[in-house]
Amino acid sequence: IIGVPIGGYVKVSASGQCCLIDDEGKECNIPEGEKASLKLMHPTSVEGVDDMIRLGDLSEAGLLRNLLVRHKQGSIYTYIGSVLVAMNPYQMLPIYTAEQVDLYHGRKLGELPPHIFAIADSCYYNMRRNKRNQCCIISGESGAGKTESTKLILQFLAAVSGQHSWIEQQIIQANPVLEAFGNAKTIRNDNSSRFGKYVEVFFNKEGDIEGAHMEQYLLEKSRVCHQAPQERNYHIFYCMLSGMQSDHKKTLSLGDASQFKYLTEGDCLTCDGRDDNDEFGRIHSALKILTFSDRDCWEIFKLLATILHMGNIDFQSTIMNNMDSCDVMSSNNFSLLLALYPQLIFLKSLTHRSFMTNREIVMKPLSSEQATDTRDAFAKAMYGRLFVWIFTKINSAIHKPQTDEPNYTRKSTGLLDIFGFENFPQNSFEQLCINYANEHLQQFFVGHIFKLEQDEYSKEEISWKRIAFSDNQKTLDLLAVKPLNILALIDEESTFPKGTDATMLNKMNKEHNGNKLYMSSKSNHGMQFGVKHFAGTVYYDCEGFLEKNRDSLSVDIMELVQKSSNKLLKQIFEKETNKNSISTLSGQFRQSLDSLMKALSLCQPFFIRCFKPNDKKMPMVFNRELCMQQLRYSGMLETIKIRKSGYPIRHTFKDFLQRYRVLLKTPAANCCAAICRAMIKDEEDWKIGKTKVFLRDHHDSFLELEREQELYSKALIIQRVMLAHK
Ligand code: AOV
Ligand code: MG
Repeated sequence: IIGVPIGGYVKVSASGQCCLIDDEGKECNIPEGEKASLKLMHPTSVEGVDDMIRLGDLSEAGLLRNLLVRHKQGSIYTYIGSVLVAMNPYQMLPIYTAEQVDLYHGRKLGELPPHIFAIADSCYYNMRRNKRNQCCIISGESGAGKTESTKLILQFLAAVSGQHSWIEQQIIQANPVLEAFGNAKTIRNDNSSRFGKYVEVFFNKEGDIEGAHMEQYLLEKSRVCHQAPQERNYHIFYCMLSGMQSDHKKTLSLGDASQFKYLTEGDCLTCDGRDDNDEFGRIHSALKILTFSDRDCWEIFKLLATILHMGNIDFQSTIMNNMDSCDVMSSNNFSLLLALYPQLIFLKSLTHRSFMTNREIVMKPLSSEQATDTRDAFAKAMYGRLFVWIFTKINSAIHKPQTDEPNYTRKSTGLLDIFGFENFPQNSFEQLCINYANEHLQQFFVGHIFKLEQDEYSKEEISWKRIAFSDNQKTLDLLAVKPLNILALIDEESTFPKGTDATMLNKMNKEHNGNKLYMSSKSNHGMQFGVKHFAGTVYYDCEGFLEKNRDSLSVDIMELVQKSSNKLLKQIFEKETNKNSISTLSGQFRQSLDSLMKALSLCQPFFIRCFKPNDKKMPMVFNRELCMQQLRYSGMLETIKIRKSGYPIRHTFKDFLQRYRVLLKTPAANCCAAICRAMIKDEEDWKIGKTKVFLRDHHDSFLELEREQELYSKALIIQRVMLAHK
């Protein structure tokens, strides 16, 4: 009746007419024929539950209502066993204080209401108990709350780590810097991450933070030159222009943001709820904490100013020897740029390109469009490399060698925060890469929760009825695995000098026409193709794909850089010579994602699924359709089913015995089954496999608590005995 099923009350009028008042107070009459589709709500659904495994109504409607009820109550966190569902509140809640940290520290999962701190604490606890590296995989679409969740976990880990040291400060302060340079306002999120990151925090034997390492993935460079309507360039530009001291601005010929083409394309200079001026101060002090000297900062700002001034260079078309060519308009103010480069070379390398013929190098003039492209490519390269340079410098500040301790390799907790799934009115190469990364993450989730899990049951010969789940492997195959997959075709065409976006699209259409997950261009001249992603179908505009993927600069620009008087500029372009063998962007991205997935598979993972309650960035607004869609594609219903009937906790016999033998009151045979039987009421709640004991999520906490109590009371007895003997 109402599209997305949900809870409600049925009111019967005197005349016998049934009327449904749904959870949002909307009334609608129920036609006679539809009455049968109404179902009585399970008591657990009326109030809502902390852990959706306990939900009586295992249906989409049951799940949705549970999240809605909790959202209304202001409870943004809900468990599915040890998987955390986090609903973006879009308002500051008083639940992240130092008291809350203390409250959650050292408690078992499920003892207290669901919280991201509980997950962080479990991570920390498991890392130390199991002596294994942990990771938190935080997923969700753009604006769902991944980056905020990552910061909260980091805050928690720093707070519980024993000593409060300088290094913790530095790790925390990396965030404002990275966000300034790598985040921007998009229509989906005012602080959207335009790069992915994996932060690994290292702990010593005592559980203190000992350093960290960060990996970054594919910054969206096109934003430096172009922004979609209502979007901004990277925060740092606006912060610099509004926060920098006026004499410094004068030196760099900087006015305000409205003066620069690179900042005004989206027709949006400010961002609600952000004070660029304040932020500039914070970024500056964070940079200092991360060991950037005043000189470093000044050099960074100088490069940023250069980029802005470059964007204002205009070209005037001319005809030279019957060829399209152009000149730089003399009215432009590029005195700052000329301080960096010899004037003639600078002007020439923007308006010409050298080509190698059989015998010699010839300079060909560029049309004004080509010159504009060259200029933009240079600006993007500068920003991209500056970002990597800053990232690397932060890494060297927070890197600490392991303290020498025999027989101990330090353990880590990794936090993965990438750019979320995106589907804009116009999607380009960047969205394809972003969505490809999200497919990978979804596959990691599916692999871990459903595939590996059920494979393990059959390997251990546990009786088990397989649970169906939707698997996105086929989309990954289409994108990057099958021969002649989409990314491979883009790469192949990128290496052909004559390849164009159209020839590439043509090949893609031919190759994947029959694939249900691939949508060919709608017309012969169309430049779009579609991919059915796990989170929805996205149409991509091919224009510019090859150029973005090739990601190359003309030799002339490279030479220009070498001739520049600016040390930092030279330095950020230095790496060029020993660049790795893969030259295309998608190739490098694919390689870095593959190694990320390998690293993740060696850790014990925790999953945090972030949800976006509405598209308007508003508190207390719950859009049913939007939430239902996210519930569906993230596979939450299946997750509940498998967590409810599955045994995600497992210990080898040896470990299990060693840890929980204390719980056996009677001197029974030393066997795992005896412990389980004594401690866990329902025989269905545990299984003995061939080499391991299998338990439900909540029994992990339960056994740990019982064990602690037992050890504590034994310690008391010993203490008493000792006192008695004194
Ligand atoms: P994302 O990382 O998932 O999107 P963010 O973490 O940047 O999303 O969250 C978007 C905005 O939602 C934040 O700027 C906050 O205003 C708000 N928000 C999220 N979580 C919380 C919370 N726990 N408490 C209060 N406000 C919150 V993207 O990077 O675009 O994929 O690419
Ligand atoms: Mg983010």
